[in-house]
Amino acid sequence: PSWTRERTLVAVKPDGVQRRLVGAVIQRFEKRGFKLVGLKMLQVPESVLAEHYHDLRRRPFYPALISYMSSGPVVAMVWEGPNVVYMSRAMIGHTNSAEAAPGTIRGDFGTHISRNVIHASDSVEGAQREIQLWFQSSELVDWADEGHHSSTG
Ligand code: DGI
Repeated sequence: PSWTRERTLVAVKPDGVQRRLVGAVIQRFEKRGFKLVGLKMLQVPESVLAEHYHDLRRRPFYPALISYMSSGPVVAMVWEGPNVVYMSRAMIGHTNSAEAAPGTIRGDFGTHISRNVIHASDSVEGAQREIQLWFQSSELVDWADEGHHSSTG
């Protein structure tokens, strides 16, 4: 069924890269049993950020958000698996680090709402839009899962 091929965009934000959290983030998604189908480090162009955060453009924190997201490289990934959009949101935790539950990525590593380590798409439609915005289709790898992994790690 098509839901088994659900995909989401995850990005370790500049603070997460600076703090050497890329490996910890990847490990959590791998251990959850999700399949990595895209991965790159990039300085995100302002045009991409403007599109990505279009809905927030009138919020007071928008200029600071764009400057933070432009302050250094991010590591962008596309993860695939059943219900990956919803489960990724649960794994990253609340937007505000102060309210994020321990055990979530933001709950364990986040320091402030404006330095919250990670992005993950918040809907299936949003994920499709964001993956198209951030990745060329040639950058996504459709490899065969031969079942060697264990989702319990
Ligand atoms: O999907 P999320 O990243 O959890 O949250 P969002 O799409 O509502 O907001 C995108 C990012 O914008 C969020 O990760 C951090 C920043 N942001 C959101 N609300 C606030 C904020 N930054 C500040 N300083 N204050 C806010 O109220």
